Amino acid sequence: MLEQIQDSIREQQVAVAAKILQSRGVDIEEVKRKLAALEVEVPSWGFARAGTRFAVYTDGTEPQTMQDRLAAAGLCHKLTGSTPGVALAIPRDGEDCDLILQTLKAHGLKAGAINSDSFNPRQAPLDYRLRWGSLTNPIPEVRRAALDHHLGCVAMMGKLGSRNFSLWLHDGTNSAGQLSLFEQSRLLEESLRELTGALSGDQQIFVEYKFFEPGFYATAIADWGWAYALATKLGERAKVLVDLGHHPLGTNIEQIVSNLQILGKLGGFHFNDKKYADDDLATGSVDPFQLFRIFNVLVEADFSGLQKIGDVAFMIDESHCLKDPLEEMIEAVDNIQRAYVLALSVDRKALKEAQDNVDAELGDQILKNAFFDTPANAILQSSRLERGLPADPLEELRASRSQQRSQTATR
Ligand SMILES: [Mn+2]
Repeated sequence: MLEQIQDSIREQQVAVAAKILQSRGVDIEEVKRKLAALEVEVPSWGFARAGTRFAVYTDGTEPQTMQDRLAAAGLCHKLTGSTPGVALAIPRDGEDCDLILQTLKAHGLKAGAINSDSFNPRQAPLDYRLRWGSLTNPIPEVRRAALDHHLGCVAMMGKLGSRNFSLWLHDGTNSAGQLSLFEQSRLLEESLRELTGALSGDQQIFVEYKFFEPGFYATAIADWGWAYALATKLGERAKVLVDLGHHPLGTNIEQIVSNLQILGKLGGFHFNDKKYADDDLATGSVDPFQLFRIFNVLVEADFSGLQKIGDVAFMIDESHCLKDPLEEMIEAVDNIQRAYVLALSVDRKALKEAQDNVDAELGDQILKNAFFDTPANAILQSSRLERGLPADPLEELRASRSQQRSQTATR
């Protein structure tokens, strides 16, 4: 009975949504088609419990192994239907490509971007001396071993069928006397040229920037300008990756996105949200309007033909410290889909006219109407149901988990 009422309410909401969108010159079926085509890559590390610099508070329920993490990713894809690709961290997820491939396949997944972790100390020469950096480490044998690790990741990409290499370095200095800024740049460029030269086929490298941490004085790739300059030096295969958390407070991220698109160098995103620094909170959980503004730019670029939205890599990079990691991942996927639906529901023709007429007030009202007055839930849920997915994947997960718990309790 309750389900019938919910279905009936949903049908009415979808009908209202269709009418609202129609009044803005938007076809709801087209929105649902685009939504169904949107793939969001999830990181294997995001299914484990993360911590702060102070502690990790595990309770024993979190995935511990690569197999456990990919099983959780498989459930995420089963519930959302939108996350077939999993970003892998090497060596954390192991270096046995056959085992990784087999596990991915068992859960209906594919390899996403390869993230070459060169920050965790391991066997010499990649031991404590990694404290001085990886690809810009002034000690030749450490730098060489770090580069060899990256080259090994490229070899793994070929075996795993992964297209994208995600480059984030922990390299940076804590004081002006530690390393010449010119030497840091020289070592970086030399290493990256060799790394990029190892790519083949349609493989790409995404250069990620971060304005601080762990280097508190000068990180090797601190901002989008330097990431763009490097990507340009490295050629066609290199693009810039925008991690939403890696900017100073107040930065206009959507403007960086549009600039990179104009320059033909936007590779993709690491989605997360922040309040203060690189907090790695769930995407859209602090500032959903920022996520909407970013998608507004992406949709405008897609419509104008500047860059097809399908050519942008959408990846989540979050640190799930407190909430259940799988639940928070699904929350993030839902927030990304919502932002996309809202951006697709903007009356583009009216917005262009308002902007041509320098009617800033009207332009803002048009964006505001899309953000606040779009029945996004109805659109998202009907799109999911039509694809044989649960209307609300998070609710579905929680319901099935509480059922499992009560079954275990009665046993
Ligand atoms: Mn990132």
